[in-house]
Amino acid sequence: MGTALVYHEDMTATRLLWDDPECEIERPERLTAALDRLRQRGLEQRCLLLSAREASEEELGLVHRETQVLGKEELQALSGQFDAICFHPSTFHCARLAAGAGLQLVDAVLTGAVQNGLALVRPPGHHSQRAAANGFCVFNNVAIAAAHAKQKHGLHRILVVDWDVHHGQGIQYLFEDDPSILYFSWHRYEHGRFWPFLRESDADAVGRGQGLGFTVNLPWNQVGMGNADYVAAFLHLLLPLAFEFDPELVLVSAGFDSAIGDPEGQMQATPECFAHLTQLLQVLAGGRVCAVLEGGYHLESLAESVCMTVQTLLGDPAPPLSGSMVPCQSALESIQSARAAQAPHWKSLQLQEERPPPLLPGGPVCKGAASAPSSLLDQPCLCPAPSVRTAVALTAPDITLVLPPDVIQQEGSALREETEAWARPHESLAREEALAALGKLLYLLDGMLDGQVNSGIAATPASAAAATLDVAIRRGLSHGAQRLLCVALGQLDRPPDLAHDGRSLWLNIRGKEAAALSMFHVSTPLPAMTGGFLSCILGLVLPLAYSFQPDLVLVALGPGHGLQGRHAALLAAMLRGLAGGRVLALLEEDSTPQLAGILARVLNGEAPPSLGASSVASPEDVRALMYLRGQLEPQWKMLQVGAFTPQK
Ligand code: Q9C
Ligand code: ZN
Repeated sequence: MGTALVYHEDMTATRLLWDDPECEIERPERLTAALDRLRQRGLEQRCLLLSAREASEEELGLVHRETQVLGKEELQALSGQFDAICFHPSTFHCARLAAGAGLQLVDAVLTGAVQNGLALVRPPGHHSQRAAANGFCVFNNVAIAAAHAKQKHGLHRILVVDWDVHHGQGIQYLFEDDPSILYFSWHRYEHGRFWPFLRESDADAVGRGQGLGFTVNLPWNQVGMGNADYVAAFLHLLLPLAFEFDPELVLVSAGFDSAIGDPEGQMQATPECFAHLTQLLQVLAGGRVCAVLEGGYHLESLAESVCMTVQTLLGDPAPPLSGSMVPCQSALESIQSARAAQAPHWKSLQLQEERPPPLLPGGPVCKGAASAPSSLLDQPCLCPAPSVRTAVALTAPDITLVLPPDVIQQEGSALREETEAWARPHESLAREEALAALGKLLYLLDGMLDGQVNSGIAATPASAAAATLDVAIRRGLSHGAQRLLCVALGQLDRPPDLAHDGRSLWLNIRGKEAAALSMFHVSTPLPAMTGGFLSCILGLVLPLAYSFQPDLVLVALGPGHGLQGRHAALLAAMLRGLAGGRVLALLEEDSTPQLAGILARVLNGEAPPSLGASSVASPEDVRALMYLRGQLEPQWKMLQVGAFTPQK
């Protein structure tokens, strides 16, 4: 359905007119650098370009008390009345465009003109309050957009994700008693010693009145937070709450001062991390995501991170994350204290918090601030985009009816002799149908391993599912995959003579038993209800997968898998964050065309349908999860929720 890019050149007009070291980083070049890079990458050309309009007095009035235009003589004097604000004669025009851009983006998404989008704006908005400019922010662009989505579009649940490195206290104040807006912010805090030095930026500020539990603060008490810390915060804190909240729209206060190299944030997350954060948000609200620029002061890091965000909004798979995926001790403590503060208000956290895990030392301590190594930032994309994003190799011809036009129906098959050689050890692959299906799968897999195809779907007769999967794993490992993650649902056993060399991670979701036969061989029950399924994905599957960092993912829906279509779509959408989206789904031949169709669309970058209000995980499901976490956490560090080590 497309991605909107909202912009207006006039927003480069506002600039610093006198010396002020605090304000000088918020420069016009922020916008031009981001836009130039989007053009260079061919991303701007793929978006629907919308020219920003000014917000009206009435629209500004949704959030602000007075919005008068002032004479320029008073600008400097007026600036002095606020914290970290420097006005320019064009400031009011720019600020009205910035607020208008957010409104246009929300209108474009909620009228269905586009699926999602980004507004590239200055000045930023999230520090701005009802009657006070603050922290470079004049009007609160995202807050106005949220109020407008409620008032003009009748929405009841809006999630605001503030990944800027500063606390958006303006948004918090405006909505602290409003349960229709769930506000999440992580921010550099350093126990209150970082700007804006507010007690209410801490994790125990959770909203008030009707809005209790709808303010979620995750204060970072050290600098140097990186990819593992950010992804862990999403998996273990934001996403459980977000799924339970079930938003109709996601607004992102998209500041990139939380990226590596930024002088304000001093954090270490690489630009690719924003592709992952974006992709993780796209599974919510039917993919209706509106991102609005906030901070971001390292031009190179900003431009690159903006590209990662837009590319992901366009549906491209996220590039793999670099660096070891081990959250640091301080991040885990912050996540743990935010979970503890929110637990009284969210069912998805309650069962798991029954026994507060002891905080034990052991994880890595934070790395400290890093300057952006230019090598990290100006690397061209490591993996050239495959010419085909998704290919489908199925036998049922009626599948074409439900496929989007850019999903390729694969005709080819591997050579007959080669297919037979791979099939030979397996009796179940002797039948002609099984052999034909295997030939198609091998051809598809080779296309993926050669980099021509990014993701795909293949089918097999149910009786040959285990053998076909076995062949796919071996073929993948012998033809270029270094680490292969296999998520197998239903009656599929780990191939008995698959080497235990750490190159494959086998995760079976079925039956009743939770078991970790080794760190590379895990079984977990398939939860019956949505709540349990979500905690299985967020609490086990994705942390394992992000820790393992596979370069190929196989997801097999085997005999008796029992997975609902929308759950399968969510699983596929989230696994797509691994291995640069190199995901092969294996289905049974008699799966419905609807299931194949929805998986094809999701693997191709469409948002999965939203799950709706979810049930709670059953006590058995939680017990299984806690057991496996205890067993596996020492090896797979992304499983850690808080600095928890099981007691012997
Ligand atoms: N060295 C935004 O990112 N100065 N505003 C803090 C600490 C104010 C940031 C000084 C920073 C405002 C939108
Ligand atoms: Zn900021």
